[in-house]
Amino acid sequence: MKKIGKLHILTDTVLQSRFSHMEITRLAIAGGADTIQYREKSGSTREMIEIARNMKRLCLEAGVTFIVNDRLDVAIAAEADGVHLGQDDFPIPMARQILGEGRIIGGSAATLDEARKCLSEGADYVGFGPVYPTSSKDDAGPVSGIDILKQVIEIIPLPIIAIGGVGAENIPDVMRAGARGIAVISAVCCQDDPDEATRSLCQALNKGTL
Ligand code: TZP
Ligand code: MG
Repeated sequence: MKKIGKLHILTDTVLQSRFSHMEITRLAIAGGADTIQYREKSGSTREMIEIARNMKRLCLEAGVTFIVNDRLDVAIAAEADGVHLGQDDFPIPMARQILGEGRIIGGSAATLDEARKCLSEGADYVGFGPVYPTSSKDDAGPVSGIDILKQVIEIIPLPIIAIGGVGAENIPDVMRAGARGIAVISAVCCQDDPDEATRSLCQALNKGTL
């Protein structure tokens, strides 16, 4: 069954170098993350596959969804639960042909039009943003703000995961807007204690639904 969680932790070793992808995975799982996305923009494919396979093992043991960013080949090699594709990455319809219906395909969108494209191409969820200012992605583009996020949620009948500058302080607004969940890099990877940081995000996410 496809399990698109509501707390997606994107692993990063560029903004910080204290924790490896595996360490962030372990800490985020301990803190209550339900989805881990392996995000690596450089390095050898063989190394990526090895890391992804190890991350997948941890996620599987914990019942956490494991998604690979950008790289369909690595997702397949690691038997990931899914792949997350940007507007310039491997085309979603082709990825669907290869992966079939059983795997998750997420698409990135920064505008309503891009979200429509994700929908028409067959994505299972949309990562929408940046909703707020972020310094974690150089080409993130202008922020959408909460009103555009809300509009996308109203129009696009897919789970919408808010990304970009999301943290415990703005989770209430994002969830009130109707987002399925959030995806974060710095709010976990760049914190002294990623485990505790994940726990705070979890608490903020669950507050509205208790
Ligand atoms: N896509 C849109 S904004 C962004 C990505 C990958 C960066 C999110 O990082 P942070 O640190 O959670 O703002
Ligand atoms: Mg991408």
